[in-house]
Amino acid sequence: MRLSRYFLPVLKENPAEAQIVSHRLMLRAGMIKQATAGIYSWLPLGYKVLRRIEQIVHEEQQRAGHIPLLMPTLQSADLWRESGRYDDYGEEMLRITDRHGRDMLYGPTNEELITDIFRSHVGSYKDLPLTLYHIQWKFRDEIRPRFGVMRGREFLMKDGYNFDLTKEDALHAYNRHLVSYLRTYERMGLQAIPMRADSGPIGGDDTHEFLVLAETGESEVFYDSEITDLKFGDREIDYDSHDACRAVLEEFTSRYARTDETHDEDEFAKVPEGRRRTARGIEVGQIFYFGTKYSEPMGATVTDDAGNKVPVHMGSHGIGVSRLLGAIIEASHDDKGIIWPEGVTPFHCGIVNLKQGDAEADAACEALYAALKALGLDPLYDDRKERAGAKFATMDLIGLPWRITVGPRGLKNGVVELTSRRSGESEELPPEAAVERIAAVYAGVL
Ligand code: 5CA
Repeated sequence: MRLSRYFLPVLKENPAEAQIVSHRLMLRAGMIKQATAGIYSWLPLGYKVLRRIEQIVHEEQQRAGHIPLLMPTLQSADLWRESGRYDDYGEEMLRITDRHGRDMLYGPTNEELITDIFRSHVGSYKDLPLTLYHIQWKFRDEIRPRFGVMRGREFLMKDGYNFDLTKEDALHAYNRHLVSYLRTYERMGLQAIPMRADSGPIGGDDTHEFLVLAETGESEVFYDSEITDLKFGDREIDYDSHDACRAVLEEFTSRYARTDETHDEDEFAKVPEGRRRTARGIEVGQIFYFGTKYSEPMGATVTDDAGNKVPVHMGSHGIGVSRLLGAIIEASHDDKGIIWPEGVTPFHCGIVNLKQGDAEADAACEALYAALKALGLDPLYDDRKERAGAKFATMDLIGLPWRITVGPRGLKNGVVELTSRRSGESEELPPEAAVERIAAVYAGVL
């Protein structure tokens, strides 16, 4: 993309309404615009990151064997009356009446809708196990939407639902989700720690939230500091193996790590004092096992191998896709702007032309731009007639991990400058070598 033709409405001033750094930087970098309280338009740069995050979520879900579908945002109230949640859900649910006087709602989550799909089409244990998921907008009429996309009213969520014959199989689905979430967040450059939590209106006893530690997080968390040393890394795992998935769950949940809802001072006191930590965290996902809470009242049954009709065991598993943008920025920025991890960056690399209009500099930039694109990379070329300082400030603000700076002086010596946004370190090298270096970085990421 050429910046002169892009739509990147960056702000020079700090917007007064933003209380935390991620919200401030998303507004300043022209990623989002508030439409009304807790509801945002995704401007091109923000939309690009949102799509990259979605892509990672899709890839990791499907790697774990989960099947994508798409359910609507608007739902009929009747289904929610069947599960008993229509009255229970409270004021967070946006209720709508259509022209025929029928009660509708904008889905805050989809347990009822997916259970209805399941009961209409699945009748035998032979069709299990089954996990279906989608990435769709949700609406929760939060009393205090705040912090930009972190606590929105309309927000994008990946929600997945497993259907299993037995509790044991459903717990395997739970463990499998935990493993795939660890991989998902690590690919985004995040450490998200599974912590024992409360299940709230979704229900069930088994639930873990995934928290990214950050001072601005809304949850208070208590944990054994050893847990922060754990990494999933690039290990291969057989998602069909109950033992392999359970072993990962045990590894990542055996140390004390809880949100304030389930915190237990006596248990916490058993952690050696030097390792006890109290901090704040951003909840970027949650997994639940709730057994037959929905399948029983809604009649989602299968015939088992003895010919009996039994309600299926279910769980649901969510990732806060739009919230993740805020969480990643909270975890990765400096005073100049965002620092995108390579896995989610909107553009792989920036090209800054120090002297737009200079025949040689223009030609060198065009050649770099073409070479990067030919490798399947997505560069952003700042081809505007602007001062170098302004170009650098924009690149730093929008946080592309790599920048190639091209100017007549360097070109005389056959070099351009390659700069890492994260370390700030620069290196002079021939243009072809800079392209190779960037290609090598992304070869391990894409
Ligand atoms: N049905 C289950 C799992 S599919 C469910 O709804 N879980 S949840 O309530 O925990 O939401 C899943 C994730 O959505 C949360 O972990 C959080 O990251 C994100 N989320 C929840 N509320 C909001 C909100 N108001 N704004 C942005 N993201 C949110």
